[in-house]
Amino acid sequence: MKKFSNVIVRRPCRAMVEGITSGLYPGRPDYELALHQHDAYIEALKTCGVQVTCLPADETFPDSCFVEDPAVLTERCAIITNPGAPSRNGETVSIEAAVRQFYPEDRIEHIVHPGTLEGGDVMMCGTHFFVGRSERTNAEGIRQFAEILKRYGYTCSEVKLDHVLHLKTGVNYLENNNLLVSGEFTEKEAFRSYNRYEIPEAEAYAANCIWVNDTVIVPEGYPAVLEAVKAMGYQTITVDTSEYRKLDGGLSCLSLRF
Ligand code: CIR
Repeated sequence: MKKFSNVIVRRPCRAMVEGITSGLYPGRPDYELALHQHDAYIEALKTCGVQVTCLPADETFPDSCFVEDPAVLTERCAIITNPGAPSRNGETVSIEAAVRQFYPEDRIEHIVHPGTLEGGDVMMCGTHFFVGRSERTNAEGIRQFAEILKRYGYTCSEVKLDHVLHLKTGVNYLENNNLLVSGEFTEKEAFRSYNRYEIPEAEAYAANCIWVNDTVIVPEGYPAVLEAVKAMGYQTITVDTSEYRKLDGGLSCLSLRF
């Protein structure tokens, strides 16, 4: 099934080494290696049949390669978010400029103060959207988001997060009713109706896989998850994301797929 035609990514900037990190995966990113990994990521996406728009590095914002957070792109509209991390809030300006190449003015919506929301907290499952209430996404942000989605015929429900950074840090939808779940999400009632693969704790990072047109891109180094995804019947590609992991970033964070 071909669902996505386009992907937006942004080249990591040298300042990425100053990006936000929880320290869960220790170490300072190696910039040159991060660039190689970004090249491989783009190649993997192209293999999945999408047109990749690569935005130039932006040194003003260390975390700006994680383009998933300042926007949510759907078939019917684009929503420019209001990131809850102060150092990332200004990333919306240049993302909006890029999004304007693809969406008409009257289909570009905004989350505004005092609402905050980051795209990493949004998981699209068909026409339903799960939204994580996190340190970055607040109740008012979710209220605004739900109100926008409703106007476009989508539904939305909130998932409270206790431990992870973003919703998709721990749970990802692979279409066909298949869900990868880890940690605090394994027992959530909200996800009971899906075919769930429970990720072993040692491979929790690999909950963040991405489905792109029936291929699933899996982070390198997580054999149990790779086998499970193959067993679900998907083609797979692995990409090493070690330098982004040090900043709590994963495969989904590095692109906007639409
Ligand atoms: C941050 O803390 O904002 C970045 N260092 C990582 C963002 C990861 N993005 C995502 O999960 N969507």
